Amino acid sequence: MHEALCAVDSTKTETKTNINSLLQTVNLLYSYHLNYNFHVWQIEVCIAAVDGGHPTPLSSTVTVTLNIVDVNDSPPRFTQSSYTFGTYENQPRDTEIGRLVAVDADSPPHDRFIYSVVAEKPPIGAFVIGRRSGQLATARELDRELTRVHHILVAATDVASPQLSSTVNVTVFVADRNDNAPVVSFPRPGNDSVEVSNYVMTLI
Ligand SMILES: [Ca+2]
Ligand SMILES: [Ca+2]
Ligand SMILES: [Ca+2]
Repeated sequence: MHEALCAVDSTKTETKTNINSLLQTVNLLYSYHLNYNFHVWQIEVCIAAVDGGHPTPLSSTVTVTLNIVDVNDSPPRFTQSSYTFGTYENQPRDTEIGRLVAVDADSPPHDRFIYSVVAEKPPIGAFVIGRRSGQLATARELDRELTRVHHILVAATDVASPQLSSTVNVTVFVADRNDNAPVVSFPRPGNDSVEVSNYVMTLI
């Protein structure tokens, strides 16, 4: 009985094995090395069949080309671990705060994703983000005297299925405006005394 032999040359190292081992080798490559995102888009496997004839064995070869098709296995990832922005209070709604950027290692259409505001602290609906642009803007006027620092959780989520996502923390500091007139707290109508430095003088 003649045993069919074959040769595999995927890493420039020729390996002789039988057909069952070949299948195992291909499965091994598939399991551990075929990652589209690492730009391994195609591999070629050279297969040789050699008979056991004497005195000269006869053989033939064939090249099998494996094309690697991308799947959505990479979530969009933000380019920064966190974002910090600043803005003034009393700005009209839709005032731009800053821009968040995420990237997706998959190929089209698996690299498409959208941005969204997941949570705010305090939860007053003060911010919106462009679904495609990542532009963060105010959804209402901010009041520094009520909240000086806002904490926002923003997500970037795949459009394709499965919807992989990642999140990032955003901090927004609200700068002061001179929007509070001084109030005379003492004396007031009805009071009969005035505080001067550390002394209290009684009016007659
Ligand atoms: Ca993706
Ligand atoms: Ca992929
Ligand atoms: Ca204010």
